[in-house]
Amino acid sequence: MSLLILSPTRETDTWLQALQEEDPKIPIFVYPENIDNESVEFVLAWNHPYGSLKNYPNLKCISSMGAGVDYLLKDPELPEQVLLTRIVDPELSKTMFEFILAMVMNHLRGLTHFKQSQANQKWEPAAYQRIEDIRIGIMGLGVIGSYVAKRLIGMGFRVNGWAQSPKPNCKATVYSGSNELETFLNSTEILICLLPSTPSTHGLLNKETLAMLPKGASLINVARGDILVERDLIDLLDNEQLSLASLDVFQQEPLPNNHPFWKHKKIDITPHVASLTNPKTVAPQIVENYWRMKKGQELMHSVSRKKGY
Ligand code: OXD
Repeated sequence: MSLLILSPTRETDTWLQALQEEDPKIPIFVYPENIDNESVEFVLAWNHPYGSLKNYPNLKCISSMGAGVDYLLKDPELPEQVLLTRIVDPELSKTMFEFILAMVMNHLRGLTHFKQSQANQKWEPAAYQRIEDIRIGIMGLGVIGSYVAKRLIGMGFRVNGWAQSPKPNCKATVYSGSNELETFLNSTEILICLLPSTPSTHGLLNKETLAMLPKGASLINVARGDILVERDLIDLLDNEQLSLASLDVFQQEPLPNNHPFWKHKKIDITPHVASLTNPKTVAPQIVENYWRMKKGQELMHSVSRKKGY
């Protein structure tokens, strides 16, 4: 019986090495290696080809290689009885915080503006804001969102948060549910999206909701591209309702060559690199779940198909 790494879009050698070092006793294969499909009980997946998971009749658990599982749940042929788990790793939260801090400081100090001035050989000083001048709003207060809120508060930022349901342990001022969304957005000058992609968050950032932000506010999306209505963002930036957007995730990835985001002066693009799972730090939890699955024990970091995360 074996573990299969099924990820056509991610580099798999370091995953294989990290898992083998963690537990040399587990037989591990890498898709599309020619293997006996009946032997596969555990799949470690990322952006698998839809329909491919039904080829393993003895599959018991699918672990996502990342924090998100939206791509798994979108597979119309995802086997029904199989348990789903995801990665929860303090390292992922920490690197996400570091990326967000870099983006927030860019927004405060206008670095995108100076990069453009440099490209035009123009000496163009501009006013800046300080940490205590602005209010940050974080949408999505799961493990990563709550950690980012705590670290930003520790640095002196004023932080509000919004989630579908109340979060009593979160250090930020928390708003919850659709009836508190407008109040939350009204007082958010830099909006950070860390929501999971689910049917209820799909298209949630659109011309109505983003227009609830104060004029000149900015957006950082490090969650999933389908939460944002891309055309609406362009309109709001063009009519100066919003001032800047830092986008790490897109409806289509890689971002197509002819996409209007590429050349937009108020959009900074990064290629889905905000926080990448480190195979070495997560190998222990995957191995632990493999053996728990073998012994029929409860798995760590289980995913609710109903909630979508
Ligand atoms: C993740 C990601 O979900 O990298 O971990 O997007």
